[in-house]
Amino acid sequence: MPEQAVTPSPPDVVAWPADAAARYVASGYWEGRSMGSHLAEAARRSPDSVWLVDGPTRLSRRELMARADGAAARMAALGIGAGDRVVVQLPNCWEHVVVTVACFRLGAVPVWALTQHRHHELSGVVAHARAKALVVPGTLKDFDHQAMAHEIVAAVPGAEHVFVAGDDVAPGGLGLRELCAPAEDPGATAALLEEAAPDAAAVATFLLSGGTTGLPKLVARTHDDFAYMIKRAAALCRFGPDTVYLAVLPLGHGFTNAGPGVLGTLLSGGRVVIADSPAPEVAFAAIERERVTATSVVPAVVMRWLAHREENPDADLASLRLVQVGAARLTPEAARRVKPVLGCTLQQVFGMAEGLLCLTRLDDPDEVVHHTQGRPISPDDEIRIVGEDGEPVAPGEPGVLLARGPYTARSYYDSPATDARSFTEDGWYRTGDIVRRGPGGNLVVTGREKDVVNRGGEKINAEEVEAFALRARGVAHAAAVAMPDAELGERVCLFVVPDGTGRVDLADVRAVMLAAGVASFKLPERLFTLPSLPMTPIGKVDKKALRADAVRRIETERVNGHADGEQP
Ligand code: OOB
Repeated sequence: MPEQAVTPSPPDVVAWPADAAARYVASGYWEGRSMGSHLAEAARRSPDSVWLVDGPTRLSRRELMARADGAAARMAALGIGAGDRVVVQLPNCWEHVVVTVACFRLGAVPVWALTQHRHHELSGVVAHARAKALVVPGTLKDFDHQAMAHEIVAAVPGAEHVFVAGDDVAPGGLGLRELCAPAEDPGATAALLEEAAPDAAAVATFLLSGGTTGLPKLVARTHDDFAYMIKRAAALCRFGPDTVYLAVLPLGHGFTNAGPGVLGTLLSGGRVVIADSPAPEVAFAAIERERVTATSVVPAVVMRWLAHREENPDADLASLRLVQVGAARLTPEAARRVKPVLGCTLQQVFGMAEGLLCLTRLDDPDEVVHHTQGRPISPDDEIRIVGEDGEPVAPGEPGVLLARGPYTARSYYDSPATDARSFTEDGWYRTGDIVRRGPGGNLVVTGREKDVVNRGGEKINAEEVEAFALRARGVAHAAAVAMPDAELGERVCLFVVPDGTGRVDLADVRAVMLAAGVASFKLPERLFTLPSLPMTPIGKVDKKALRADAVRRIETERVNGHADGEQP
């Protein structure tokens, strides 16, 4: 068990200035309590009600806390203490929640990774976070995560432990069955953990910023700021003891965990139901069986749900009151169909790992819910919309969104070079999103200046794809851009300039990336060759022109059966 509460913000994170922090405390936003003690208190209010459902596993609040506290005590016995980072790469399962709560109780810092992350991303996260432990499934979708975890732990200094879900635990690892067994004396363990509860100003979690690469950007979120954001979002979503929240998106996403998501439901005394797939057949069955009231999805998923519902009107979705849609742009046409087809309120969610969370409100008029991405959740969220000169644009005009406030980070973790680009001197986060103010002060996301592709909510860094493409045979120059896609919103399209030594294949580029251990959702899905890349007057690759070029070529293909510049 750790001996004392530790770590205010580490030196490699920029803290809020003292006057802002004092204001957030005085306003009651920052309550001075750790996430773990908030959760334990919520559990004490009604210890026997079911808090978490995962298939046949139904954990009461008492059982969940006993397991989390057991895991916290066992991690402590292994030398994992307050401030130590634990990278969690698990699919949607009850252990994900238990390990997360265990880390909060101990003051260890969970870092949620996606199950699609492979050696390239995960070793980057473990190294940059200086993680002590890595939590993985055994084998998932024919991929051996356990073997990958052992390779990473062997290679990254300071990484020591591999914790494994399932029955097949290789030597050198510890099974989650054992790690997450209930504490032998839950009362005494809870008392010890409460006594050593982490400082509320310490880091509760590191979130991966959208577009995680081999060199990830980690966002340190403190107990105070994270708890405030989650509780405020839960209040706006009217979460309470009667909420049954279905987690269908990956638990590795901030949206699913904290927007208000799983943690907001637990803190509100509601019940979390975990599904391991967002497929409509799976989700609708869970909604019917568990009388689900709320869930969150990305636009690509809600589109599948709408189509499925129209063809299968029989599932009983009457319990569903709220569907949150976010992480990527939802078209007004799709937004309009949600209430009539699914029979529930739509809420648009525009959020980011760095902090700022915007929601449409439950009683907003349709005009706002269909056409905007909502407004900030806190009265103390500050936003600016600026033009290229850095000055505020005229009301209603589009510009780059800057944000600052009681739960928006002031820097990345230990990344001064990135900070210089992404944060202003006076603490504004430059989101890279282009927005305009719509009706009622709600924001409308109209584009972005940052060089990422948003593939159904998964962010892909274009530069990273380009760096890999340059390693492929015959490539002199490469530029990755988003191409529009009816299903996922965007997919990665690669333009290459051949070096003249031979033909360049999409398959080669993909093979290079897979061999380097890159997550497969980042692989380009189309490749076009060009004699040279178009440039802007200031000498940058003209991505806008390339995006338009991709659209034109795909349209030609639709008409003629083949696209220009693509190798058959
Ligand atoms: C969420 O977080 P991240 O960190 O994966 O990605 C943030 C970025 C935003 O900067 C924006 O570019 C995009 O994702 N985004 C949206 C959007 N919501 C997020 N773009 C258009 N429309 C939206 N509604 O994606 C995230 C985190 C917490 C809650 C919800 C989403």
